[in-house]
Amino acid sequence: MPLDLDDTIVALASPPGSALRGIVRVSGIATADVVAELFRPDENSNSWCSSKLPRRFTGQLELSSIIVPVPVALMFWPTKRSYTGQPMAEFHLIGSPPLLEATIEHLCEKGARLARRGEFTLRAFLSGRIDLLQAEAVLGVIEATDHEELQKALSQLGGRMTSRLGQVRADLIALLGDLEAGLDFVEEDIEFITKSEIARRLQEALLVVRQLAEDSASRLPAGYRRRVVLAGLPNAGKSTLFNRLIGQQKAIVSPIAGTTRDYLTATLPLDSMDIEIIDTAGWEDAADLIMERAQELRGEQVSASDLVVWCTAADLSDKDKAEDEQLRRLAAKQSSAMIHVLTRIDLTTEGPSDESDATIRSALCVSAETGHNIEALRETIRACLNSANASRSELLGTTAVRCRDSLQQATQSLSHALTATQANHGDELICMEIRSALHELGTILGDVYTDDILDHIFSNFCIGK
Ligand SMILES: Nc1nc2c(ncn2[C@@H]2O[C@H](COP(=O)(O)OP(=O)(O)O)[C@@H](O)[C@H]2O)c(=O)[nH]1
Ligand SMILES: [Mg+2]
Repeated sequence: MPLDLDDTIVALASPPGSALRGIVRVSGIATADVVAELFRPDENSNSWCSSKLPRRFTGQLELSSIIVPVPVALMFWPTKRSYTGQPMAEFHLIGSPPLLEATIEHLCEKGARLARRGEFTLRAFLSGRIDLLQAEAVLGVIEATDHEELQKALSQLGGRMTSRLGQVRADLIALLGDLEAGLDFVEEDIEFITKSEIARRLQEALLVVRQLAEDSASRLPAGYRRRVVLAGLPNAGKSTLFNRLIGQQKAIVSPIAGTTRDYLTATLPLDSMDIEIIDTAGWEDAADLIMERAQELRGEQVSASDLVVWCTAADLSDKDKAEDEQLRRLAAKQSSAMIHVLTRIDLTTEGPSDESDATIRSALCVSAETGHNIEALRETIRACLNSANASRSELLGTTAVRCRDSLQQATQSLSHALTATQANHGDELICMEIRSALHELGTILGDVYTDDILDHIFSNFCIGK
């Protein structure tokens, strides 16, 4: 990730494809010069170049590859008071892909270069306009898939987390100052600040940091793989679906009910997360000891799962429907979440048999044989796991993952400092722990960062943001 702020960068800032409007964004110290090469202002916009305030101007774009001048609105931020913290401009024009491409190409010919992923937001961060929590929130807002996730991202973008952590940090810096001042007079036995006062201030900071640490841990415990269990009557096609999802013939598939007698697990990569997928057996009457054990295992798998995918064969006989329904309800009670899937849909010509049943109507119809709706199933699983996870935490997922270790370290340092205070240890030790906590908080907010961290965050952005 380039950290050079001097280049003038350009990118399409509106979604790709044809639209009523398209936006081309430019940022960098030479913004005005580059823009001036193409922009022909209308008479009342003549003074755009000398403007000291952000404003909208109108005019035309002169592109050598396009004969007719193109009407355009120019948004111009002449100073550091822009999103990126440097001069910035946007051309708002008709959203025709070749026209937008030509505009970008011309701007590049006149001295700009194509922006990399997230480079506008990276500049906002590097110029101090936003901190890392807010930069992550920009991505969170763009990628939010539901209202709750959007609210969380907007709150993080608005600085709710920043101000909470910022306050803790300011308090700790002040406390450190008081303690260090006292260290200079240690010989004279002057106490600048009492131990109970230190303890009170440490406890206040610890409360906030510990809560955030727990929050980030509940969000996605380190290394934890969400467990998705495939369940349903024998012959529902669970093993076939399992094989199709993992793309391997791992489970034995057979028309003989009770073929899968144990359970099988495999890792399924879903977007950025790996989940554990489990094929269960024992959904029939226990005819022997092995089946009994399989049933026990099945119960354990379902209760320990994060999601059950209940498979009902679309061609299920009327006789078996009641049993399917009964077992499904039982499993729903034991599990934290359930998706209902109608399998073997290719075997029915007229679709789901019982359209009057609301649960069947809303079930996702799939065929592991033909691959029908398998992608949709993956997406449903992903969304289901995400929303179950999201509701537990106030942090954005990406932030929680990045900051988990730092929050835990900071919690640990602050509790060590508190213990040292209560045990009447020397102030040097307390100072050392506070410094270490401050370092961790600095990492979270982005005051302390490495290229790797920036790379990781900003490479997930799209170009133009
Ligand atoms: N036509 C068709 N047959 C399927 C499909 N899924 C499973 N089957 C067949 O249904 C039978 C039972 O499948 P299996 O995966 O062993 O079911 P399980 O007992 O639930 O694990 C096998 O003969 C499979 O070939 C499907 O989507 N379409
Ligand atoms: Mg099976």
